[in-house]
Amino acid sequence: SFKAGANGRILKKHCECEQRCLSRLMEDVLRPYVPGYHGDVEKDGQKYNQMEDLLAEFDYPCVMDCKMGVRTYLEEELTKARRKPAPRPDMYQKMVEVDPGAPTLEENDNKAVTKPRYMQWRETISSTATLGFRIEGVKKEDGSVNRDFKKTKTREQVVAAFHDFVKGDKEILNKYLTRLKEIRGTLEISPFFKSHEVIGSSLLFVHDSKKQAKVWMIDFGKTTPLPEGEELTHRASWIEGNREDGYLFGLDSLVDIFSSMVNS
Ligand code: 4IP
Ligand code: ADP
Ligand code: MN
Repeated sequence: SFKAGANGRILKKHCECEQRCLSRLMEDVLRPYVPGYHGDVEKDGQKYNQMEDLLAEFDYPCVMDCKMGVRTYLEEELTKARRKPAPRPDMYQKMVEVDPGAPTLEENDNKAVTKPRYMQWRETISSTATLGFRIEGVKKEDGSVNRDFKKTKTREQVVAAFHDFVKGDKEILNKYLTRLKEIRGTLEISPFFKSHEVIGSSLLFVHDSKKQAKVWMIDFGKTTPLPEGEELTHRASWIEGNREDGYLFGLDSLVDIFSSMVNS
């Protein structure tokens, strides 16, 4: 769903919701921590959002995508699945490929699961449910990609993956830690963040051999505004209906993990 765009920009398949978020973020204190947004464009009959290529300033970047929050699906996907459960054979397939013992007897009979069932299962086999974030994938400087993090769950496993990602480099770890703290401080005062439920969004970690190391917030396809006047803590537990996403809970654990790695 991505395309290379003109002058250091990338094109991502258009999404109304993401466009609204990116536009608002350009006017928010979070602007330095999200890709610059350059409006929508049409190419070969397909509409795209045009944004800054965050990798442009790096040479041979190493990239990690961490999906933030304790919940990775919208509350409406839960209510929809209850009202009118849509069988998802594709998600059943992805589930048995990781753990043949995961589906219930009924799910095995149907050879299908619902989307929230799959998403909740993904949350609990990874670190999402306990740490409030999970590693989705890593791209190394040689271009090789590793998406084999579905069962990276414990703090020790996560630390090992971060350690491998930075090849034990303390200077890079320190720069990441500083940047994570800056992002957290900014999130805590951002009018945008207060008033949005942030689901399925990632922190993108990028470094290179010149020891540049930065983090950005990306992917606002499922970030939705709250009703006028309502706010989230982003730290409180999710109870169905309260729309809490656990984003800051996850960022707190990331900061804690990077701090311990810097000091070890
Ligand atoms: C995917 O599961 C991811 O959770 C996708 O989220 C999600 O897309 C997919 O739902 C789901 O199948 P795996 O990562 O285990 O493959 P993301 O795009 O953030 O990676 P949504 O639409 O929820 O964003 P479906 O319903 O699109 O298949
Ligand atoms: P999706 O909605 O399909 O999950 P994302 O916005 O999460 O798409 O982006 C998928 C991947 O594309 C990210 O993990 C990252 O590697 C890359 N990416 C996304 N946005 C940018 C950007 N602005 N600059 C560079 N790479 C990006
Ligand atoms: Mn994504």
